[in-house]
Amino acid sequence: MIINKFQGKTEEEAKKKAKEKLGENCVVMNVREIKPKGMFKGFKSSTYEVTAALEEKEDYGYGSISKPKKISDSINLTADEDIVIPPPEKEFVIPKTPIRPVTRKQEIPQEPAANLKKANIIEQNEDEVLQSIEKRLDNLTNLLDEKNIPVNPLSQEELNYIRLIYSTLLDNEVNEKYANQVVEEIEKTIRPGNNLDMILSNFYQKLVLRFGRPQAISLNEHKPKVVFFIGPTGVGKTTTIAKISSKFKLDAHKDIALVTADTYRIAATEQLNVYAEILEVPLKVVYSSEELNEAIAEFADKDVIFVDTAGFSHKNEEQRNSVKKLIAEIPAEIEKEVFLVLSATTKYKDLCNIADIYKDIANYKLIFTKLDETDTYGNLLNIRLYTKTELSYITTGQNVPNDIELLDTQKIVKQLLGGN
Ligand SMILES: Nc1nc2c(ncn2[C@@H]2O[C@H](COP(=O)(O)OP(=O)(O)OP(=O)(O)O)[C@@H](O)[C@H]2O)c(=O)[nH]1
Ligand SMILES: [Mg+2]
Repeated sequence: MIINKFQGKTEEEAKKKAKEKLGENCVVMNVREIKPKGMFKGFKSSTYEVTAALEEKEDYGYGSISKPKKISDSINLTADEDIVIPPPEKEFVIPKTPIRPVTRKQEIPQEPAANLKKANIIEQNEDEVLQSIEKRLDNLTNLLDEKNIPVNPLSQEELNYIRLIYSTLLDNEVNEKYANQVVEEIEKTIRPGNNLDMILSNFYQKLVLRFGRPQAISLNEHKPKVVFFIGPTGVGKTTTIAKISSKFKLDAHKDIALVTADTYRIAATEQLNVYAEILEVPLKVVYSSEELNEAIAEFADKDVIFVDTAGFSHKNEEQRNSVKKLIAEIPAEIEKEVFLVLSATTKYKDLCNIADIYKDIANYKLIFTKLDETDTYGNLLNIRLYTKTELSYITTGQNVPNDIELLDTQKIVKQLLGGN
């Protein structure tokens, strides 16, 4: 979906610009008269702003090789600035089902201002923030239900706009269940006549809240911290360890050691050994949880020990148990952290199965690899919501050490909404 704004001296001029830019098939979502302001406003006339949208697939003609211009500019609105959860509005619409006109309208007394700045929200537990917003909305819904007061329906433009955003989320493979949940919430918070930017901004806020705050590996004075990387075969565990090790050693000047418990393939140890040599960090190969504990004792003065594990198919119970044992049996006083490494190219259903199987092994945070191999990032949100676990790093290519970063929530949400 492409959404853009066009201005003109008349409504027709603005619409003409929209059609020139987006083509005849574009849909005019909103027309706004911009009244002149300032001392000389009496001498100036109004201008008009048209918000027009185009379903992206309509733009791919035969033989077209370049992608159409995307929505990122239009997403660059209030949501791009500090994230503010608006206080309940005086007029409040409570629709019964998603994406359907609503039928009632109510005056709600304004609650105390709840303008939460982005920083505050992010520092709080995201679930708590979400819960408190949902609770407040529930209260308002109940109030309306009790009073049984009529509400105006949303305009067709508003409903179309919500539909467009909804279908963009689905195009980006956000699971229908989660997309519906967001839409239901949006419908509770918008009211007829809401600026379309406000609707988009609402989607943006709700998605950012759902992603939560990505968690980096944090080191403290307890040495050594042991960090395990687990996950299916070939997702990029070893490569990700190499990238993270390099950042910790060369950028953060931490004292690190590597351990590999992946002894199922000869090449696996060799692969990590190459990285260990380049980084000049010690590497131990371990065959059992006892040997892992010996290695941890040997590396007791290190800041962090990264442990590579063997990828296995879901069905291989023996390998699964051996990884579980490795993690479970390290000494209780040693601080540990586990990352489940998943490829962004894996299907949602398979990711859910994998997430379930590894949940049985340990509590983990999520790393997504191979974002460079897909254009749709909905699964990051899906699995975050499915597992209720935190996201952390993403990797975007084979280059060690550069192709890794902490997930940038705002960037990914923009992409889910159709931005670049
Ligand atoms: N395109 C792309 N390739 C990646 C990325 N991360 C890793 N790879 C590639 O994926 C392949 C497998 O990476 P490994 O690090 O060996 O994967 P693994 O999970 O350790 O695999 P096993 O040890 O066999 O379970 C290699 O060719 C990597 O270069 C990434 O972010 N993007
Ligand atoms: Mg490996």
